[in-house]
Amino acid sequence: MHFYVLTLFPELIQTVVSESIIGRAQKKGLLSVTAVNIRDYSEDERHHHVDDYPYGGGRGMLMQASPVVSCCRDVLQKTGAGTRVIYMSPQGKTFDEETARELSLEENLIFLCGHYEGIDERAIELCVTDEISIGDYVLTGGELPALVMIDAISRLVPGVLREGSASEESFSGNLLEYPQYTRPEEFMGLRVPEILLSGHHENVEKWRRKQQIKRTYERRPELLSGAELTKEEKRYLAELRKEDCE
Ligand code: 4GX
Repeated sequence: MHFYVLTLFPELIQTVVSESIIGRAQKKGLLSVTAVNIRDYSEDERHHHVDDYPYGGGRGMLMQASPVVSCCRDVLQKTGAGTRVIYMSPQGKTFDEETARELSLEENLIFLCGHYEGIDERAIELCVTDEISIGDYVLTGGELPALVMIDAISRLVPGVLREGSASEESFSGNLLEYPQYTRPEEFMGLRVPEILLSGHHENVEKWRRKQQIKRTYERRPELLSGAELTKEEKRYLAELRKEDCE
């Protein structure tokens, strides 16, 4: 998997992706993250400006179409004309685990990060295939959203995580995770649940599933409609709902 991030702040991208799991995956050759500096495609030989005032007036500056489109076309020449180009924007479709799974099947992905007050609409029209938001709040630039997406997609690439880790977690089965404990058995008067010390594997698994269902019911009930529950688990959920009504 090859990620390309078109940005005015390439160092910001490089420092984040060189660490931890993404850094290790790059060393293993499982993926690559390349930050491409849009400023290198400026038409302004003197000052390398890439922004200008908006037509019609208004606050702030806009990124000009020309350097953005040149930068994007340069990368598309390497990756192929069919490569998806993702523009990070609060106006986009909200990113979720399903979108991460779909995008993890691509060979190459290009992320376009806007700064200032945004990008000349013609660059978006000419280059962008997908407009995506990471949530309903306003950030100062698209770099952090692009990094969030790269992180979520990378962990789904085979070999990046330990076998099985990606499929067992929150959202994969539409259930939140169960609580976890490590040593000591008692901390500040709080004990590890007795069942986890019992060594009875089957009972531990049952307890964990119940905890997942309880947590999801309490914190994210809207997820439950997408969860696959056994007859016994459905009975447990019905019990939780009944207790709430009492
Ligand atoms: N999920 N932003 C893009 C630049 C910008 C300014 C104005 C268009 C118009 C965001 C988000 C996000 C802030 C990224 C504005 N673009 N991106 N940036 N939430 O807030 O993805």
